[in-house]
Amino acid sequence: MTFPDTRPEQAAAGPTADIDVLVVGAGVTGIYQLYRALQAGFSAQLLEAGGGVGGTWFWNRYPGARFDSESYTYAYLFSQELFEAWEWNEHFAEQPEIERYLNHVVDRFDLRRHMRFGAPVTSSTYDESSGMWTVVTDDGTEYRTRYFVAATGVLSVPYFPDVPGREDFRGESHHTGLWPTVPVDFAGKRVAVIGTGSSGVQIIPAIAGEVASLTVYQRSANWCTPLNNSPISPEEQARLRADFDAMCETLNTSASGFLHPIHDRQTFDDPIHQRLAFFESMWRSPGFSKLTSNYTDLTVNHAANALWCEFIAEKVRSIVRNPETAERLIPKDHLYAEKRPPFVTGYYETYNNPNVSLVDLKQTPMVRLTQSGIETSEGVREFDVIVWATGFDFGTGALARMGIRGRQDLALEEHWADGPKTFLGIQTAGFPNFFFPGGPHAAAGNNPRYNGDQVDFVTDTLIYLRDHGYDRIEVEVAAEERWTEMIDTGAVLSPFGESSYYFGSNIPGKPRKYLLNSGGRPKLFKEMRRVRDTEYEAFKLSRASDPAEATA
Ligand code: NA7
Repeated sequence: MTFPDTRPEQAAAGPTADIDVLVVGAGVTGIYQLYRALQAGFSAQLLEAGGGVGGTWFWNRYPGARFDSESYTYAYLFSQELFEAWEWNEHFAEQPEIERYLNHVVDRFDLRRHMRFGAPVTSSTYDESSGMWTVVTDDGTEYRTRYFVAATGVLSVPYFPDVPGREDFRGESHHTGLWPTVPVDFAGKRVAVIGTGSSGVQIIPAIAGEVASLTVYQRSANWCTPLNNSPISPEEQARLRADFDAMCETLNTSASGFLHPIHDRQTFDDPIHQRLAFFESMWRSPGFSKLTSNYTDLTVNHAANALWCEFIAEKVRSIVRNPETAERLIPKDHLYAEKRPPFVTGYYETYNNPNVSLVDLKQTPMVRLTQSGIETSEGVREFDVIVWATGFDFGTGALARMGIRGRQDLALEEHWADGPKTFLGIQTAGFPNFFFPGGPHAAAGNNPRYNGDQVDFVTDTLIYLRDHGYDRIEVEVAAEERWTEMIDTGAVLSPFGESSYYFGSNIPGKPRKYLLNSGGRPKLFKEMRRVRDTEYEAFKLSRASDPAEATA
């Protein structure tokens, strides 16, 4: 018996002709890149490994997954009509609403017929003589494209630690970043969550109420503070609409891409009672403002940071009734924002539930998984479901796994064996006509804001090439070295420490190189402007279609 294909309209399985722009990834960046390429008059197609639209917001559909950037500042801002047509329910939307929004955008701009789902890319090869890329999906379908844009995201390759016996466990196990589309039934089950980063601390309170028992395996405690989410009232909706231009202006000039105002004082400017009152206002403030609107010396003065940490520690002690559990939940090995700070809703309160317990893996390390549970040095606990909230191969993970081969068959993963080398986090030398907006070396705050800046830059560049009769672009080695050195030397000033996954430190064997943009958005803007003003001085532009220049 055959069943009709009920998937929404999507592109046919194979290409009919060469494509101008092939985009990989139907996340926030890829959707916008497809839209801009089509709008600019290029033929364009998008390949997506997942079964639907959303990227991160497709795969991370675990209970409790939500934004920790304000919904309307994370959303697309390229169309005021789109902005006005979508009313977010909450200041920090939950995954189902985000997925609905991204599907709404795709349908509103009629993008779905250019997308193919369930099509992971397995190899991508540059042909020097034609200047074209051949991109192959896992079913062997080949796409020939002039420009190849990998919008594959920085948090798209889930990481499973190499725990002995991981495959032996017979119960259900799920990684937060590979969550099934069919809801997981937790009711009455014995559940383990491994990992207490941003994902772990979101799912823990979301499922604690329905499980029979919840055991949290924590290797490192994190400095969690309240997300302070709330519904958006009709008055706020009206204000958001009325203030659209002003909001865009603020976001477009903000170093981190948030609306949060920057504070004008340092920690020791204020006497203690004033400081505690200010910390209290920070504790009650929304999302990332604890970092972006806090005292200006928070991340550069250890003594200042330690005071904010002590304030949070006291909050944890006041919320968690068991003093031993409270102490385990307070980080002792890093200051605030040395690791990416998570934002929580009822997380610490969860540990007051009688069915929730915390295992500190630093005191009782994990030994192995068994067929029925998890063994630590204190013994075995049995489970029905294990949740791996153990993070991602950040920044370079997806790009290193797409079989990308540039000039002279140079493998991207070899070119980047000592860490990524990029210019603007957009191109790398030896890989003409290949772009990766939203990849390593660009991130500097609220993701869609700078990813959008990069997509605009890529598209404007393709238009420039077309208008000037070029069809090949490759960054100069000198420009790549300059940008990469700026990232590496600036990394010491970053608030994030080397223990953060932003340095690749969570993946065994990965080079310890900074994967964000230490120059921030201002540096990105400045360099992009310079490229435009100098008519692409940092790049080699040529005509691959001209035989005389084909292998230049
Ligand atoms: P994170 O923030 O990388 O967190 C991963 C967690 O998994 C973290 O608590 C790790 O502990 C823990 N982990 C990793 N390996 C192990 C082993 N072997 N045993 C026990 N625990 C382990 O990933 P998330 O998914 O939470 O968040 C990623 C981003 O998604 C987030 O920053 C947002 O931008 C959205 P560790 O701290 O390494 O000791």
